[in-house]
Amino acid sequence: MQLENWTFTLKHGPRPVAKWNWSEFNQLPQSKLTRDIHCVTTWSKFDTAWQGVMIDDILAAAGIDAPTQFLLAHSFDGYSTNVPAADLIGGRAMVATRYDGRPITPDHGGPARLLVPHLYFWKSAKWINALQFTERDTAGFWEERGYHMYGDPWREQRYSGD
Ligand SMILES: Nc1nc2c(c(=O)[nH]1)N[C@H]1C(S)=C(S)[C@@H](COP(=O)(O)O)O[C@H]1N2
Ligand SMILES: [Mo]
Repeated sequence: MQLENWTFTLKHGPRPVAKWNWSEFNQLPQSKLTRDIHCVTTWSKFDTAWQGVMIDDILAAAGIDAPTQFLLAHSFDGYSTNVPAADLIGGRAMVATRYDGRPITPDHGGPARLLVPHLYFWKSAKWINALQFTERDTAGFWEERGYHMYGDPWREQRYSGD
């Protein structure tokens, strides 16, 4: 992914609300989060250190409050995943551009990935290019294939019946 081709769009339904290129996005307020992360299979990784732009700061830069209760994250590879708005705001999630003090490597979602550390890691969309507010909770890639709509690791919400 060439950084000059990178864009990130905030949308409400089909309508773009704000759009940033790489240099504009990197001028947004930077924050750090150090959190444990949880894969759906078995592993957890403790005290992972991330840097990026909090979703709160993305909404503030766009001049909006969450217009609906649900979002879909979309990625350059066609991946998508749904997350409630309440789980992305209030200092709980970011679009991360750095991991462990360095730019996120391409295999881990660089240049930028969603980070929602309190949900299973499939919710943390790699290679993110849009966040879209939706009127209804809408299944993404894995949720359409039987993964849980919410994905709370503490309640082991892996599959749709959990
Ligand atoms: N764009 C995109 N994001 C994605 C995925 C994917 O296939 N495409 N896989 C998800 C899954 S299932 C997991 S477990 C994590 C893996 O992140 P990692 O490669 O940094 O460990 O990314 C998530 N984000
Ligand atoms: Mo996964």
